Amino acid sequence: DDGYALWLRSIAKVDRQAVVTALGDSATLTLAASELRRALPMETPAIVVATASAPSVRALTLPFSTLGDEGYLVCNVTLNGKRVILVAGNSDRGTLYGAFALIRHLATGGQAAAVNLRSAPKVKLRVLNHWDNLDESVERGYAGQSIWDWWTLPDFRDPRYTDYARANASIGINGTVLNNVNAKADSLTAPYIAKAAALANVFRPWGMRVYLSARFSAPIELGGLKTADPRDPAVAAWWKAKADEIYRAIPDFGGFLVKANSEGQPGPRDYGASHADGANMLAAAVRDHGGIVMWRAFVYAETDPEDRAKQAYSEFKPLDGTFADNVLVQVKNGAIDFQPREPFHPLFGAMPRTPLMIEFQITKEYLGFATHLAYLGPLFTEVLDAKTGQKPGETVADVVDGQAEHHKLSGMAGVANIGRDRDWSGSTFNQSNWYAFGRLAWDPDLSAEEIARSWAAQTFGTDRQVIDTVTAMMMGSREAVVDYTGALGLAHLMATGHHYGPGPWVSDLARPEWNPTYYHRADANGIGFDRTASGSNAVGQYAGSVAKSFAKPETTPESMLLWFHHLPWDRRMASGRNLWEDLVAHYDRGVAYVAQMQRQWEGLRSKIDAERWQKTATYLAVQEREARWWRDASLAYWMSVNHRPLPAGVRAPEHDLAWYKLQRFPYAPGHTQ
Ligand code: BDP
Repeated sequence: DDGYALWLRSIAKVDRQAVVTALGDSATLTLAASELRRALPMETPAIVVATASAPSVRALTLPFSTLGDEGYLVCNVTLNGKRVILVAGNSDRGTLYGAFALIRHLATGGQAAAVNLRSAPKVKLRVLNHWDNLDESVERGYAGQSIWDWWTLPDFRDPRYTDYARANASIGINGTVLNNVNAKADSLTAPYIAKAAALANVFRPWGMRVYLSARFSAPIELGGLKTADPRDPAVAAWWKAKADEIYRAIPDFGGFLVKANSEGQPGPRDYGASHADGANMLAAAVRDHGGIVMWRAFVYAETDPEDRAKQAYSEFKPLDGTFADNVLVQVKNGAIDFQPREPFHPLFGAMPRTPLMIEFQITKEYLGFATHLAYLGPLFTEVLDAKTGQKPGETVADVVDGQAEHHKLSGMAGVANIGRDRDWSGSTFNQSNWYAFGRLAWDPDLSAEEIARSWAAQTFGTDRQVIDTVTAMMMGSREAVVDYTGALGLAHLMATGHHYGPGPWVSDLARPEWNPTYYHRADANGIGFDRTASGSNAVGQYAGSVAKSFAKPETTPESMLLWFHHLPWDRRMASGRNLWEDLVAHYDRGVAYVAQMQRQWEGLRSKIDAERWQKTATYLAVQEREARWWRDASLAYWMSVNHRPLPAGVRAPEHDLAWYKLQRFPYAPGHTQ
C-alpha cells in the first residue's frame, strides 16, 4: 500500500457495491452516488442522494433551512414507500459533502441503522494555498514536485487532478490557490489562464474553485505600464481587463491572493499607498464577477526591526474599516512565522470591521519537513481555541468563522503539503495534517483528538488497538517537536535558508530579525525576548485579560514564557527546577517521546501493511536521530552562553559546538533562495 488512497479506502468490492440512487443527474450528484458505491459494500441499506428541491424530498419537510448552501443531512426516511438512507443538501455540493460524511461515519465504526448526521460549514472559504512555482518546484514543499504539470496543461489532465479534488471534497475544502504567493506575473498571461481554466474544469464538479496569487507589479511586467500604483486609473483599468479575461475562461474564478511588500514582493507601499488601497483596487476588478481578494498581513519591514512580531499589527490595525467588502485580510496563526509554537496573532479580534482569514501552514517548514511525525491538529486548535481578550469569551475561532462580527465572508487557508510523491504528502502521517486542516476549516470547534481518531480509522481501519495507538502517538507529537527544537516559548532557532536543523548560534545574517540570536537573546545571565512594556511592548498589542496575563512572567503560560519575557537562568519554574534545568528536561522529553513513538509503532507491525509501516518506521528512526541532534546542538550552544553545567545525570552532547556549526545542507528540499 503506497498511501495513494489517502483516507478514502474502499470497503466495497467492484461487483458487490451498495445500492445508490440519485434523484437528478448533475455532475456533482452523480459523483456523490458513485463515491458511495465505490466506498460502501452491498450490505449497506439502500441510499438515495438528492437535493432538497427534489419533489419527493420536499414532501418530507426536513429541516433544510439551517443548512445553507453547503450543508447536508443524512438520515433514515421512508421515500416512495421504501426505507432508505437519504443524503441531501440544499445544493448538490451539500449532497456531495453529505456522501463523504456518511462514508466517514461508516468507516469510523458508525452504524447505518441509526445514522443521523447534520452539518453545515462554519467557515465559508476553506482554501489550500499552494506555494507551487511555474517551474514545478514547490517552495517549502517536501513531497516532491508540484502536482500541477504546467508544461502539459491545459491539454493533458492528469487523473491525479481529479483524485486531488476528490480528496479535498471529502474533507470539505472548497477552494485552492494554484500558485506561490511569491508569484510570477506569468501566471496571469493567457497561456497560464488557460491552464488554470483546465484545472478549474476538473475541480468544479467537486465543489472546488480556483484562485490565483497575483503579483502586484503585473501591470508593469505584462501590461507595459510605468507604474503599479493602485491609485492610477490606468493600473486599475489593467487589472479590471485582466479580471474580465480570467472570468471569460473561468466563470467561477474565486479571486486573488496577494503577498505585497513582504520579503521583496512588490506592493502598494512602493508608491506610498496603503495595503487597503492595493486590496480595494483589486477587489474592484473582481467584484462584478463575485470574486474576492485575500490580502496577506505577513509583512515585516526592513526599516523597523525593533520587534518583528509587532509589525503586521502596527501596519494593519489602523486600516480596519477601510477595506472593500469583498476583501479578507489573511493573517498567519502567529505573529512571526509558523513556528512550532507561537501565541495567537494579536490581529485576531483587533480588526472587528474586517473579515480576517487565518493562515496555517500544513507543510512543516519548521517542524521537520516530511520526515518528522508531527500531527498539527493540536497546533491548529490551540490557536483557534485561544481567547482573544477583546470581548468576553471571544475566541480566535469566533473571529475566523465570522461569528464575532457577523461578517458575510470568512475563511481559513492552509499552506498545502501536497506534491507529486505517491503518498501525496511525503509520509502517511503528513496526510493527517491535510485532513485535519479540512475538517477544522469546516468546523473550527472540532477537537484535535476526534479528528485524529477519525483519520486513523479511515486510514488504517477500525482495529481498536491501531486507532488508540496511532491517536496517542499523534496527540503528543507536535509538543515533542516543540520540546526538542526549543520549548518554553523559544522560537526561530533554526539554521539559515532551509529551516531544517538547529542554528541558535546564527547571528551574522544581513537583517537583524533573520538571526536566531535576535529571537532568544540569551547571555550569561538569562534568555528570552522582553516583549513587555520594559521591552518591545508587543504585549500591548493584545487586549484585556490576555494582555494582562502576558505582561508578567508569573501569569504567562510557561509554554510561552520566553516569547514574552527575558528571564534569569535561575528562575524557579512550576516543576521546582530552575529555568535552565527545565529547558534541558524539555529537550530530553522531546527526544524520549520520539523513542516512545518508535516503540508504539513497533507494536503495530503486524497490523499495518508492510509498505506504509516500513516507511513510517524508517522516518521515525530519522526523527529520533535528528531530535537528538537538535537537543545536543542546542544544549552545546546554550552551555557556551550560560557557562552552566548540565544537571546531574543528564547526557552530554555527542559532539562539541564547533561540529554542529559545521553541518551544511545545501540541497535540502523546498527552499528557493
Ligand atoms: C516563510 C517562508 C517563505 C514564505 C513566507 C511567506 O520561509 O518561504 O515565502 O513565509 O509566507 O515561512 O510568504
